[in-house]
Amino acid sequence: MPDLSHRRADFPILHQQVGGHPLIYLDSAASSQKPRQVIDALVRYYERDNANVHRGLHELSNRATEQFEAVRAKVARFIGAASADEVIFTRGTTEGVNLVAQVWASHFLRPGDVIVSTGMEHHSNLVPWQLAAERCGAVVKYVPVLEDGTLDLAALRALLEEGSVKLLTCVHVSNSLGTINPVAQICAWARALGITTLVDGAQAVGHMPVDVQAIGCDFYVFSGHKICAPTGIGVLYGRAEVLANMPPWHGGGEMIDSVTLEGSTYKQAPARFEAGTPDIAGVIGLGAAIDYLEGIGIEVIHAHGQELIQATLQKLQTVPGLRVLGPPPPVQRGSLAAFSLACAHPHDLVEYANTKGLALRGGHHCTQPLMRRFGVVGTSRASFYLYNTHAEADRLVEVLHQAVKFFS
Ligand code: 7TS
Repeated sequence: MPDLSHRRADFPILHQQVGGHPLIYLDSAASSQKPRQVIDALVRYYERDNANVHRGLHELSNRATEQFEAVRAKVARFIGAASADEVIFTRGTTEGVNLVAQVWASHFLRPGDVIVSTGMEHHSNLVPWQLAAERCGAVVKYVPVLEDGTLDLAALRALLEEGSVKLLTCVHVSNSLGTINPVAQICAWARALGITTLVDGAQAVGHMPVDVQAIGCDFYVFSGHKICAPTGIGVLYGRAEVLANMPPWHGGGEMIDSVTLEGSTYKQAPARFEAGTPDIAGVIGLGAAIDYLEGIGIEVIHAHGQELIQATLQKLQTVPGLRVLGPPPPVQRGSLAAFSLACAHPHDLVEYANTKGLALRGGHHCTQPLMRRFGVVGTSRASFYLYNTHAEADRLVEVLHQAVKFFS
């Protein structure tokens, strides 16, 4: 079993008290904490190398550009992309999805076309497709979620084979259930039918090995802030052939080849989709975060997360009246557990846990249709990352036992 407890020293924020108790941070699915190595990289950049990228011929601009583009290559390697040109920097998962739902969808969708999505998507991979469908006269159809928190794959196949499906989108790891979807299998089915695919990897990247070529998707999106990088930076991977056929998104500096008052011509990807000054410090922070994670080993982080969640799920069964959503153990799942107590609203439970120093998340987790599917107003969620320990998971279970007594 991998012991990562010594890594806690890398995270300054973890060493504080909340409400007179040691902080136990169990909200990494919302945003991860940042190690000293990432914070230092940001400070170093601003203190030593800060300048705008791509435009200058001076020393600082050259340094900033070199570091910025080196991260693009690093990201490509990290997610198994064939080329750095397939990596587009965005503000995060939400922006990546919106870029595709606006640019790709507006260009390729026609009235009557079908987008296939699922009943377990985060709103950020759901609402943009509803908006795209409205704009283009397309319809969105949803794959149902089964009682055990997995997708109804037979229904998915049937939907794909109905015809007129132009795009399939699906979350890799559900932020509300922990379900790991068989995205390689799903994308293979879609590809065989000529259907374009987008995978939302916000909860997968940084937690498990991800290889976009092995998955076989056309687009893959994730956020830096969930994998130890700063907020405001994310990645849209797009397969080269698909990006080559997409018109630009935002117009502005950096994305053009030539501009006249009569019209403009545009660069190829990725510059075509990165108008304006990018989040340079964010990109450098993302590079430092990937270095940090790879220094530990993604396989090691994955094994640690699996250990922690499987042990926690077993222990949660001892809490009276606790209903845990998602695939039951020993099915592999993301390292998070969402649960509800009949005797307490999720917000009340989270506030109670906060008085004990625990940072949980309560509510619908931006998956309202999924909450409706399971007949709950919301859930309380504990989500783990590399810095969480078995002792913290035990404390969670202990506090939940106390909560049951307190609320009933
Ligand atoms: N997709 C999934 C699966 C997510 O979990 C999230 C954020 C997003 C997309 C959106 O990412 P963003 O970085 O663009 O905001 N999930 C959560 C969560 O579970 N609690 O807070 C944010």
